Amino acid sequence: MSLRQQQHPLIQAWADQIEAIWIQYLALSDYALPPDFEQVQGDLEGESLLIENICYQAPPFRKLHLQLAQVGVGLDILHCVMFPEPNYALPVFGTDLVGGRGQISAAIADLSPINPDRQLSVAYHEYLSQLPALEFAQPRQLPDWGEIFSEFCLFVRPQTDQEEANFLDRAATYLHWHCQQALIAQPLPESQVAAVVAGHQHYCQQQQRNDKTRRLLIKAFGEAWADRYMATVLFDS
Ligand code: BLA
Repeated sequence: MSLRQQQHPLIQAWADQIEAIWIQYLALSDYALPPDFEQVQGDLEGESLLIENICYQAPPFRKLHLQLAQVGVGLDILHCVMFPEPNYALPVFGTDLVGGRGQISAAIADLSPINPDRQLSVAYHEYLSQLPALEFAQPRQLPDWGEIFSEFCLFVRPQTDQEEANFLDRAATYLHWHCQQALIAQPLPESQVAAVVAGHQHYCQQQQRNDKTRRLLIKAFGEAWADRYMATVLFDS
């Protein structure tokens, strides 16, 4: 049985949808991760930590990464980031689900602007602004490093099946739109690439400040491994 089949149903459903949407729109080819990072097993204070990585590239994305993880039997994690090629001014699509034992504690999805003015393009802004507002009983507050996220960032603790379905539906809407836009995006002139690279670096640096992720990885694998994993697999720029 794959790791996915043992995870929280929202994580299974979102992982399946992400892959289906990627296949629908993108010309996927394999992206080789360092071999020791494809499947990873560690020990977190006696509980096992299991990580499964799925990684592709597809124009105009240099890396499409979906990671599923399970800590013991109680904590399930989905992590996904789509890194555009640096000669495209596309936002970074990122999503994280953390939870288990029937409750997702953190559900997050965003299209994060990486261009120098830290604004989404007019097309993205117009599209995202006209989506109907969603109400969640328990919206969550972003930590300070979360300044990288857009005003359309969803960050909630879903309370009911309906709220889980609403999160999934909206996050999938973001992903469909993003793939459609990516396919018609025009490459930037060379003179603007350095600014986009700087934007990607800033995004990755801020994500690496997520102590909740770091601490969990350090407990299971030690500090050197955790730093290398965060800097080369999760958030390399
Ligand atoms: C939160 N991420 C968390 C939490 C854990 C992890 C345990 C705390 C859950 C909670 O507060 O309820 C753990 N996430 C992981 C681990 C991995 C992971 C171990 O991906 C990988 C091995 N994180 C991302 C991405 C985004 C993201 C792509 O990886 C967003 C696009 C966001 N995770 C994110 C945020 C929080 C979080 C904003 C809440 C942080 C906080 O409240 O301080």
